[in-house]
Amino acid sequence: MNNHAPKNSATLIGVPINVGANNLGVDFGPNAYRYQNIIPKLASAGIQTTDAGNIFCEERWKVDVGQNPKLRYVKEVVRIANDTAKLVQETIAQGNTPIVVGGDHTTCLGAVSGASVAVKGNIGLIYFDAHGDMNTDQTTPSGNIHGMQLASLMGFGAHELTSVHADTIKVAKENMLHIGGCDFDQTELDLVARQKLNTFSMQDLMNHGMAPLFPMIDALAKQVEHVWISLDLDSIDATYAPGAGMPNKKGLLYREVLAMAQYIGKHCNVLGLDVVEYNPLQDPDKKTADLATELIAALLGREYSWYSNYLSRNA
Ligand SMILES: [Mn+2]
Repeated sequence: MNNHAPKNSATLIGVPINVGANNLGVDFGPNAYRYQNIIPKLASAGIQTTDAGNIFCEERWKVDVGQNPKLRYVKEVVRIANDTAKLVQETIAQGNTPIVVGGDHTTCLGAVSGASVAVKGNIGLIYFDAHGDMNTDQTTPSGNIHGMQLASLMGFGAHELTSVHADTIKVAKENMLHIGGCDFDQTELDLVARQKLNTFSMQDLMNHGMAPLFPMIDALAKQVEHVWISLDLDSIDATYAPGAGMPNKKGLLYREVLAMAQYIGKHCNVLGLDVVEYNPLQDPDKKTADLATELIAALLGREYSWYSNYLSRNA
């Protein structure tokens, strides 16, 4: 499998959206990363990053939840997704790698839509998540849209969501790889089976170890020109990522998620990524943000080591 050159020029885009979910705190994510020096840390890993600021997200209390209880806050989610998509597309057109930080996971809806249009749909999506995020307005138990964007990006579900930025399928279903699932709804399992979607769940990891995942990544890297990564921090065990919107007690361990990120960074042509559901209110030691930064660097083919960070903290 081809090795890809590491990325060296990136644009940070914050999307402090929280109307896609129901967790106080994820809207502070983008600014918390900045407070915790994400830009100098990425620079130390060899990634020169320009800060494009935040996509404007209206305060939750001012936003109308709308008429449809199965698509809560849909108007604002779609407005933010369109704005995000536009900026991501422009960033890629300028030759930079978008690093999109959420916000809840609906951040990914706009980010991937913009990326897909930028490369005319020749894109794969590697989606790390404890949950399926493959509900539709017909199947959702909560009406929260952060459980729907993966289905929407593949063309399933409400037209408002599938038509963000362009009325096209953003990621062909055979070009999606879901990693780390441990909490799918039955309707999501049904969709996976019916559509023959690629998943590598926590159960697969426990049954077979990590080995079967790498050929799946290789196959995806071969069948598309570009790969986008969407990383929900709730795919990682709460021991390492307590600061997730919905902390996970049965998630990926540090060594596992880092090994996966390093492999992807070396073997995939990564077009950009989004890291979502960071809740700084649940991250007093800032270790979740530090881990997210390390994983971003690894996914872009670089290294940001905890050890060098430790040395500089204690210098
Ligand atoms: Mn998610």
